[in-house]
Amino acid sequence: MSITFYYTPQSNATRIRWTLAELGVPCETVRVDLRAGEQKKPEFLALNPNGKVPTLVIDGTPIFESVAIQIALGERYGVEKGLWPAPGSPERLTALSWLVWGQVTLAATLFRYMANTSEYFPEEQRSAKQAEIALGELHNLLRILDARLDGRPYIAGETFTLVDLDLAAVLGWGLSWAKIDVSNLPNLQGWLGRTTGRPAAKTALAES
Ligand SMILES: N[C@@H](CCC(=O)N[C@@H](CS)C(=O)NCC(=O)O)C(=O)O
Repeated sequence: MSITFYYTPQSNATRIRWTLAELGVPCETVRVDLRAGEQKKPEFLALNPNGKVPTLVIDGTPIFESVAIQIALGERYGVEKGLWPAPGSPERLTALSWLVWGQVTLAATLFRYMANTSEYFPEEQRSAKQAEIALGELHNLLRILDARLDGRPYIAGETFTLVDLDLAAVLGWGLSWAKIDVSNLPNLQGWLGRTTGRPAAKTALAES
């Protein structure tokens, strides 16, 4: 089994960096300089036609989109490590729901808020009304996650899984970036601390 991991620190690839560390999977790492445009070179586009990180090559086959990568790594290595629910179990269905929710619903809403407030986006494209709507939706999604964590230490049940990792990585930067206070959501706040406090998280999230 050989894995090559194309990544850039402080990007969507950070979640996969953290996953590989939790799983203890050896891999070759290739740092991609996004500012220099290395992701748009033909040899990289041959692996991921979107020209984005993270991208993995597993035994010669490229795989892109971080959620797809999480699922592939979870299935291959996570079950035996207790970090991904066994196939056919009810927990597997729960894990898939929340993993996809984290990106398709939560991170997408966060991005919409960012696109309407951040100076990284052209002013004429930003809308205060759209930002307000996105922020309202974000608060609602955070309440939904807090309710999920009521009486449960982790999202899929009693133990930490790659789902916790994936969502906590998004919220770790997202909440501070959007300046959202979650002290009124104690379940979420406690879970975020437990999850981002893991040794593998500290290394991956601090990497620059
Ligand atoms: N949906 C993709 C998003 C990947 C993505 O947006 N990656 C950014 C870094 S955070 C990137 O590589 N951007 C380079 C570019 O667009 O040129 C995933 O989850 O893997």
